[in-house]
Amino acid sequence: MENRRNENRYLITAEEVSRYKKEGYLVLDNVLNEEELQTLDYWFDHFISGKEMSQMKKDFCDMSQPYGTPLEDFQLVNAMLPSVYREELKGNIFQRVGQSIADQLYSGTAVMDYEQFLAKKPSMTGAAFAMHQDLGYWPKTKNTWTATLSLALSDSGVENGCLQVIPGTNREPELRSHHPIEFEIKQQNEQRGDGHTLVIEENQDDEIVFLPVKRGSITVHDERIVHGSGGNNSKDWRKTYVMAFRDEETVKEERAMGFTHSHNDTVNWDQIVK
Ligand SMILES: O=C(O)CCC(=O)C(=O)O
Repeated sequence: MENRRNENRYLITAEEVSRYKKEGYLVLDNVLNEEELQTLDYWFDHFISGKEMSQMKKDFCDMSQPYGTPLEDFQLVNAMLPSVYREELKGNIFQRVGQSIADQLYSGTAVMDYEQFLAKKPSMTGAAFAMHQDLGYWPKTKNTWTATLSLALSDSGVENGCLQVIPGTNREPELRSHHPIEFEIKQQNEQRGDGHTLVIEENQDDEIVFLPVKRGSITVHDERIVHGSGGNNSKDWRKTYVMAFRDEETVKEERAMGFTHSHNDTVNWDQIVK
């Protein structure tokens, strides 16, 4: 299909919408152009190099290692909620185009719920994102629908740890059970506190599909599909800008529980029915 982009809109087809509903994910090629991507590169590198880390506390962390890991040892660098920490990112081109994609996938009032920058350093085989379902991380809400968009700021393939999904797991009747990942903590660092990362048990018949994408392309996944990513076995960074859209009422419900997707939230999970 030619000319899918029109200003802030990226047109998706009815066939793509129904495939997304069935399989729980979608790959959209060439969504943002080079000029647009360059407006995001600066901020991505700014955050990932740790320039905002003193104010971010746990929102600047490594998703593959425990909180407290020294910056120089980071492998899978995660900067949560960048537009909360830097106003300049509010309403950026990814958010505007992403909004149009979410609006076409779901009826209702999609709003941007949260975003994060994720970067896998080159040759970091441990920079893996454990397999999970996003709902496993979140409190229970009446409505759960979510379109999580991952914009590739670098080419992403199997070698540098692209997104991987298990199609159809979005239709499993129950969420799989999630448990905190057991990090291999070095003896001298045993006091470092846990990380944020959860992991599921995989089933023997799970069939993983890898989603390689070029810079400027976007993958979309829903809140129930099992997904994650492997380590970086290449000499290049993998750079991804993740942004999740949910229904306006769902976001209000989350916020009323004190849940903002910040790792600094002090939500009392015992009082939130999961
Ligand atoms: O892109 C990745 O490596 C994983 C991201 C992820 O799990 C997510 O966006 O929910």
